[in-house]
Amino acid sequence: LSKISQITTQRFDLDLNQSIMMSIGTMRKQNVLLVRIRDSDGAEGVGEAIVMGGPFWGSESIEGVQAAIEKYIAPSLLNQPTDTLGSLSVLLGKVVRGNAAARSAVEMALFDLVGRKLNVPIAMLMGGPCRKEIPVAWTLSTGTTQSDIEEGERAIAAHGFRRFKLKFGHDAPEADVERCAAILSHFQGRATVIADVNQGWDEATAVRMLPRLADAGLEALEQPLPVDQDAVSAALQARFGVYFIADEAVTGAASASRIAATRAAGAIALKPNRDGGLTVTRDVAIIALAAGIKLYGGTMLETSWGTAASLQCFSTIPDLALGSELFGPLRLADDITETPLTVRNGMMAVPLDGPGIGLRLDEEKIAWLSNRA
Ligand code: MUC
Ligand code: MG
Repeated sequence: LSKISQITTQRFDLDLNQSIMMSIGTMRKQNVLLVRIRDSDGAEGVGEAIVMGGPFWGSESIEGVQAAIEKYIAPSLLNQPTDTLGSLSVLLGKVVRGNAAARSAVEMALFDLVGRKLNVPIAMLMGGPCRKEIPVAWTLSTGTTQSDIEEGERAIAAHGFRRFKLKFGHDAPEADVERCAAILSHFQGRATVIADVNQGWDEATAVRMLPRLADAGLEALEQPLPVDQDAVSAALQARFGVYFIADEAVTGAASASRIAATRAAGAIALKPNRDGGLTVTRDVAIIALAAGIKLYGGTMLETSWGTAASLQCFSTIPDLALGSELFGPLRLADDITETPLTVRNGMMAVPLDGPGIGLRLDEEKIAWLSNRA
């Protein structure tokens, strides 16, 4: 019987090759934390937590993630048996409340470790893959309508994207909606568009903007209102016929079942780093599907490592109606795997040929990045 024998962390930042302007601020770099877990057989698994440059998207900072793992999670996991993986995920949720990114990184490392020992990809530990590749959307955030259209054309030519995401709330609502309508009309028949407000609007703004967005053919609107506006969100969707994707409002299974009950969203974005791990994200997905809520494979712009973990999890979900936005590896200026993930014909392949996460880390690159930090 093997036991967890060592838990260590490494910290570094990665630049974005194109910043992302959001209602809550502009993301220019990614804070990354890797956690390595070894067991008494000498096996190792690695997990990743990320924070989008500071605690402004959510409440966790990367320093807090590191402290939660080193001071509270690691001591409680040391000497635990690795063959009861499911109970370790439960234990994590008891040792620290919230702290989703910290729990997610540790659980990812445990899944990677067990997958490597059994020589199966994480998807096989989660019920088995339903698909071997997943559609990926690309976020347009260049600053002007014309340059967004040019960027969209370049992105389609290079990677075959069939869905774009626009970030709203950096500009005035009217300007955002005009830009969105122009982009929708330009790419009509070739790409659909989702817009993400990151909680930036209130009810009155939504009432003014939704008719225009419905007319323009917007596919879905992500988190337009603050997270606690369930009743208003449900009423707006019914009135204007545009459905919302819940993102920040979801923090795990309980919030997903509340959203299902209140009809606060027609879709949910899946994010292990936001929910507390791969198991919780799969629970969220099953609750949503049972309630007739669509699913969107979300990102917090993980490296190829964290993105591969999401691919493993998302591949097991029976119906991923909106595909994903797992474009992190294409947007980060540097990456940490031997073979970075990429998008071809609008699709990213799930790395099902290797064990655990399915990729190999570029240890030289990680050492260089950690020393630079
Ligand atoms: C978010 O709120 O969805 C992920 C992709 C993107 O364009 O923004 C982020 C965060
Ligand atoms: Mg979002």
